[in-house]
Amino acid sequence: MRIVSTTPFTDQKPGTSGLRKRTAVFAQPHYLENFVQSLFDVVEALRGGTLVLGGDGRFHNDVAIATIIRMAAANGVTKVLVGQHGILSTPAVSHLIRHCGATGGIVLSASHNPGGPDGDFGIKYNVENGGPAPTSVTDAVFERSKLIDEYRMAEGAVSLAKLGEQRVGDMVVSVIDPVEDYAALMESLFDFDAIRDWLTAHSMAFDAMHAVTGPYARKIFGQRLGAGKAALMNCDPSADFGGGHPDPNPVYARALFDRMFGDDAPDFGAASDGDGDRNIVLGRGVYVSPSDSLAVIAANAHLVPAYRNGIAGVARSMPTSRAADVVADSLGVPAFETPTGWKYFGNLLDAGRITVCGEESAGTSSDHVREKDGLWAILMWLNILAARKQTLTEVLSEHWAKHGRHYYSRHDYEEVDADAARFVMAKLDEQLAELPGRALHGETISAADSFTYHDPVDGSVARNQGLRVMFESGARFVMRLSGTGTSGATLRLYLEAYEPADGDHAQDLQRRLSVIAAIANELTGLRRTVLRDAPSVMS
Ligand code: G16
Repeated sequence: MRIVSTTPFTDQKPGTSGLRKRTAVFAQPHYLENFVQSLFDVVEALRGGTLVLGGDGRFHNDVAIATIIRMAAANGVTKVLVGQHGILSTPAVSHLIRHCGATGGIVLSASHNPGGPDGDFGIKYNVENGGPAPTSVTDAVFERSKLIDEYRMAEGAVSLAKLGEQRVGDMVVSVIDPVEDYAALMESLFDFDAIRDWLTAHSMAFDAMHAVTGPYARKIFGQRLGAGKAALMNCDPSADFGGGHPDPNPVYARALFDRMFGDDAPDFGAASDGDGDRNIVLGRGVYVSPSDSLAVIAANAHLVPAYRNGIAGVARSMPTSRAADVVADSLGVPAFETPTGWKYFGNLLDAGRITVCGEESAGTSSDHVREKDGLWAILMWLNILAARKQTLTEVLSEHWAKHGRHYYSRHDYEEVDADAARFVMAKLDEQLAELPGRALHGETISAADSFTYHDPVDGSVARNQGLRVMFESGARFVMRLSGTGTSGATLRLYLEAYEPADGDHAQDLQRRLSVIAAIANELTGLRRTVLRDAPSVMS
């Protein structure tokens, strides 16, 4: 074991989901090592503990995994469970931590951000409940990273191609099949026979976007559920995601959208992201907003074997549309509103206060793991369609006819000047107190605030989690700065308008939201300030 001298980096503060930077930043000497040593210094239980380790296969994954294994051995970790070829999806890591009673897990991914030498890389730590490290841990790691002056490194290497146990010093490294345990978990939750039957009469398409879910999809959709080869798109993971951007939205998952909106579209379409925690679902000619997806899943969960006794409650991140709240109300279960970031669901799930939760950023999951789970959400939909013997379009229209429709869209202004973005936020913030009662473009503002979350389980408080402006009509807009970008700032504008159960649910989405978008722009001077005529992405 060697002790290597180092000097601190000042920028190792984890964001919404771990530390994400350009790959070149991570490739600098000592950069990854400093962060990992800070983690080992803070999470003392890792000494003598078990660590789950894997990533989404992006460029630099293998180098980082080899380094972390050597550092784990030098820091007294007893056992590392690592996915073959360094591959593990985020939900699979969450499951393995829980299933194997591990101390924690490290996932190497920058999620939906592109990979490659000019792309992004990232590292996140999950704690022993399988969920993302809470802010108390990430803050402590950041503080430690500002002081670090040495790290520990053992000699030795393992082959990530070979399944089975190897050793680095006293530490056991167990190279495991990345898919097997996760696939078994999925099979235990869903009615695979019913889904298989549904798939004999219906068609589906799944786009893995050359990212981590490819091998999982082949095993689960292909081998176990009998979806044909044509159903599986881009299922070979590659270090640069086939030159693409593994973000399942209408821009980057264009091939899937073209297929679902084209002639002879399959009955069901879906995609996941870089590390397999996000999902989108589509029907023939229809895209389901992630907010609606959460609401439909909550309303129909009792049709799926694992949830046949109903759900305890639902949670959504604050900017997610309030469609799930309406469902919770009709089911007579509580609905919680948390800040953006999966870590905020952990306490509610652990305390049994909620069973399902989700975010507008294409994440949905349940208490089966402590991460969002892309393939789980897709299987939920397939199981619901199979149980109801309907198409996605039928299920969605019936949902709106019962609960009303929350028209919803997120407008992202990506990689804008960080000062300009902060200025826009400050401008809205300073107007909040005076906004209620003000009428603009025929809409009257009913309330406006900066969102503060009081965790009902541990009493912790998270402030400044986004600015909300609510209207008497039931519409709303929210503005916040993304915590996952790696260059400049990304400003997110979330737009929502409610159409009651007996209203018109077939309006053009962006047209329906245009008045609220115009008001948001007028109040903040958004486009003028960030020098953009239009959002980079509307999803
Ligand atoms: C991460 C977090 C999510 C969050 C999303 C977007 O997802 O895990 O909780 O909703 O980022 O965050 P932001 O709006 O701050 O960019 P992922 O899939 O990137 O890990």
